[in-house]
Amino acid sequence: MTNGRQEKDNGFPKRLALLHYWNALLVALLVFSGLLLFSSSWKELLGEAKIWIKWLHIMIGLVSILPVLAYLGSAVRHWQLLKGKPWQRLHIIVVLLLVMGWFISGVLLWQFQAMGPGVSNAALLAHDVFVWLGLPLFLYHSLTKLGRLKEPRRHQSQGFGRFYTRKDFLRTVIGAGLAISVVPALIKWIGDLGSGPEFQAVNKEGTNQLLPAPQPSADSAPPVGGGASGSFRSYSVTRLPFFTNDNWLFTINGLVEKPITLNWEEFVALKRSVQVSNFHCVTGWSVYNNTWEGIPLKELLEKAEVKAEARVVKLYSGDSMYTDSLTLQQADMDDIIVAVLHDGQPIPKDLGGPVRLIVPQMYAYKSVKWLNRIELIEEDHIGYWGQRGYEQDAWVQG
Ligand SMILES: Nc1nc2c(c(=O)[nH]1)N[C@H]1C(S)=C(S)[C@@H](COP(=O)(O)O)O[C@H]1N2
Ligand SMILES: [Mo]
Repeated sequence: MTNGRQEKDNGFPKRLALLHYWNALLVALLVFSGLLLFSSSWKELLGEAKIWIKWLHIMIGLVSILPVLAYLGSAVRHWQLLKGKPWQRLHIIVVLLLVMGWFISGVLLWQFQAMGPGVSNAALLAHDVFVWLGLPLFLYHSLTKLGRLKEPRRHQSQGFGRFYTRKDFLRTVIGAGLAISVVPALIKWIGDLGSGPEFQAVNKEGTNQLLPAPQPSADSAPPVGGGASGSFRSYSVTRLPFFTNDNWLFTINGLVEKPITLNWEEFVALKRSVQVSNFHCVTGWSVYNNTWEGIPLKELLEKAEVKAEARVVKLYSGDSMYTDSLTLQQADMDDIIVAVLHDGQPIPKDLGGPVRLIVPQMYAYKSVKWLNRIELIEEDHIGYWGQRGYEQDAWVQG
């Protein structure tokens, strides 16, 4: 009996150390994959791979609850051991709350889209707040531990720790963190070396330098418009394209009686209208009360005289990569707009300027940025995100 009891006592700290190890490893992987998903510069570099990283992030997130559940079985005993160590007790509570918060908000984001943007907005906000609370703590904990740890005594360690010590682990964490923050800037810098000063000058501007600048109508300002709330997260699956009067053209062709090609001067001269709407990304963020000024898609299609056999409106981005489509019936909705101004300002380059589509009643992946071509076709076309598993009909629920 006594023997068994002793063995159990030795086993307990080991069990805790193992749980701590798994928790640290999983949190580190979640932090890194999460940062990759969050950062706009990585989005441009990752393109396609973003889908896989997101999958990985979700799967690791699901697994990350296991060490927590396993710990809960030992929590009472551990709690008693920590008598007189209030800081360690607080640390345990904070880590448990963070992991639970991440987990629950993550599951809501992943599985509860059908409950509409309200729920997703709240879940994403919670997910972000937990990150901005948890990340500094995670870094602080890693750094102070790294400073205090004795040099590894490899011959005394067992198992994995023999060749990969805690210190090695912490070094990997810090190294990977640095790499994640520095690599995109480095790649961009190398990319820019290959291009002339002209490109760099244009590319650094926040807006495209197309002239004449579009003049906002009165309705783009208050009381009708001009009051968006929330902030856009800039998404692109390529490096940001840039346009000047020389390389920008807008085309409508395919199954139409009167194909249209307009240069910038002709395009800004078209009659515009104003429309106020909410903008929802399927990943959980929204921007409310946007004032878009531009040409209703419907009017452009009428001008081009769509042929009877056309069924689908294919939308092309000037980034030469991104496309999406609407059925002709969907494209007939009055609020779809080929937008030039947002809240009375030219649409910034990173938000799809000079011209982007806005489809208010659908998730924003239908709202093609840098729109410069509309083709009328007979067969279906599955767009960039549709090919990667998102709904072809992207109606916003709720
Ligand atoms: N060309 C292009 N258009 C695009 C995207 C893109 O990556 N490239 N992302 C879509 C998605 S998923 C969203 S949520 C919105 C984001 O718009 P924003 O970058 O202006 O915030 O643009 C949509 N249109
Ligand atoms: Mo999106």
